[in-house]
Amino acid sequence: MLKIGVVNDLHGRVNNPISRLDNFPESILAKVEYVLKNNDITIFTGDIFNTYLTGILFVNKLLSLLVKYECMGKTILMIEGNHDLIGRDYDSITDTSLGTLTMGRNWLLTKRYITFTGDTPIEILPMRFIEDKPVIAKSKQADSYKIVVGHAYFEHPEYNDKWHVTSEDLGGKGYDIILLGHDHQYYEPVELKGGGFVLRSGSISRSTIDERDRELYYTQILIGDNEYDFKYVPLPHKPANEVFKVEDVSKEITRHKKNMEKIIELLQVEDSKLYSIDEALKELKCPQKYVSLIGEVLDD
Ligand SMILES: [Mn+2]
Repeated sequence: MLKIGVVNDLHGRVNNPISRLDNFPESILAKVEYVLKNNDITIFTGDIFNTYLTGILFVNKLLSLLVKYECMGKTILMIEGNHDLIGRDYDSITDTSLGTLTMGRNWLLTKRYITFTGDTPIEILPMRFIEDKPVIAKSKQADSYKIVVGHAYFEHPEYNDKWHVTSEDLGGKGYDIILLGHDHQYYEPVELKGGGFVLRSGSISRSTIDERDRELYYTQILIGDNEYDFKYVPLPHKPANEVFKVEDVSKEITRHKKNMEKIIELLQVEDSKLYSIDEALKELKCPQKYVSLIGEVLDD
């Protein structure tokens, strides 16, 4: 029996989110380790990092953890999320933290497929967006179990996001399981017309106060003896009141965020030049320690 564990939207970072009291980077690394330990293959469905340039200390810790389990015979696979890339450009990967993490490793599922042979062949097929259309790598083995890995919203037009897929994109095409990152919420499995299940067990981390009461799960797929099964497995985590600050923080963040967005908007109008957050803050002579703090709040 082959066990596949799925890590959705890790959002790894070197600093604590403003709303967290505990050591957030260590807390999410512990969750990754839990999945690695209990599965043969671990798949990351994108947004491994919160920003495309994440502190090297965290990148190194994650790298060490993954390499440790890889040396124990575990397989690691991942696709890019919007947070991992610069402007959602797949070619930017070499300039990002995900590029650093995967350099010289065979972890990225890009423009290729992975086949596990044996009595129950499996293909793991990456989904990417080309001109905002979902494109899934071609299957090469008709009789295999097909698992698609993507980073996209599913049937969620109100988010008005370009990385978005529908039942028509995925159903009746011979895919058994479609794993989707991007949406941090938990959804029950969706069975598609024409076969296949869309699985979204939600982000394994809670980095913002809005997520404080969300239960944490990871998806586990079990394959063997010519059949497969899947379930959402609860992830051990501390109670919300131990790791989150009081609720008022959320209102504060929203207020500061709105103010910042307004300021940036005004700066752009005056100079008709596109300011980044950092540039805007420098223009305002904002001390460096606040630049990084506000940058983090806006990233959330
Ligand atoms: Mn995400």
